[in-house]
Amino acid sequence: MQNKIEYHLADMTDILGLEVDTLKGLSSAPKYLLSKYFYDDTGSSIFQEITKMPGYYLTRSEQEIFENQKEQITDSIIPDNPRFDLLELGSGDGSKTKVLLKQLVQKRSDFKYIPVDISPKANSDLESELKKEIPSLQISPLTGDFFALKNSGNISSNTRKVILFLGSNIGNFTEPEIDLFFTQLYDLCRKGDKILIGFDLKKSPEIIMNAYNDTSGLTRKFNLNHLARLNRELEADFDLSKFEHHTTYNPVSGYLKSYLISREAQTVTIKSLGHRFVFSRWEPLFMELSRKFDLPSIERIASGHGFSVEKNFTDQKNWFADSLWVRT
Ligand code: AVJ
Repeated sequence: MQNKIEYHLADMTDILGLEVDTLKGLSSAPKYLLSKYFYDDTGSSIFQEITKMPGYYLTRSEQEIFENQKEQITDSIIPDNPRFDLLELGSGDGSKTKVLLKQLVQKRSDFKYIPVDISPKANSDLESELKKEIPSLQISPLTGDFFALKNSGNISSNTRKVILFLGSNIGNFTEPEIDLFFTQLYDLCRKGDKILIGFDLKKSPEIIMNAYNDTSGLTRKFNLNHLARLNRELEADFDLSKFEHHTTYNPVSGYLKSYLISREAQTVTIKSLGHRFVFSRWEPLFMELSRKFDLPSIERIASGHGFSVEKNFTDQKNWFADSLWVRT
């Protein structure tokens, strides 16, 4: 019963957030939608398919780092004081993390794994799978927005913490969002606590473009599903055939940006918002930022927020970095 009530509340705050953010984004100039709303059940499964595409190198690169360097990585995250909480933000299906978890369990380190995800389904699936695969793992998942949970007393402030933020999810953040995120992480951590963050690195623009501009049309489908979600959940009437998918990459800023472009002048009605939105011909709707980084900018972000870079774990091609930071 308790669970049922919690899930219901989570659904309501979700819908409210989606409504408010959609109204705000579509009323702005230029128009935008927030990329966190890609991940309803359909969107999450399209993203899973994307990670298996030949051109989408990110997941494979990070997996390679974890598999080839699991000894070094776990050695450097296990604190001197052996008991610790391992928090993962946006754990999703946890497939990459599994490699590290197995290694940590094998080393008999005394830790509790706390995956934090906005999706209750992702969380319960992950919990039952891990209980089967790694029976001795102590796991207690948290559902919801990480920083709301922090204030709810679910996260102990006394235990040593290691925090994982993988998969280049950080690439979705604008500069002010990066500031806010690391300021909050700084407050959550104590001196000596560590965070491991996945950054997609700058590389040949061709390779980057291919990861998001795939000929299979999956990334296009992923973007259009956001509109389909608004049709389903907010009673909108987006005609998906009237939008085309376009991406740009700026090698100076490292900003890969995704848009849906309105092919014609059109009006979209969103019933649950009681609003109509006018698109002119070729008007862009900004969908997502997938920022690419370089090691100096990673250094700068760390030191600018009270952390120091202890080590960067990279793949053989130097396409991706899992950067280990210590709270100073
Ligand atoms: C899950 C945010 C890391 O930006 O590469 C994949 C999402 N968007 N293809 C990324 C995504 C289009 C992905 N992240």
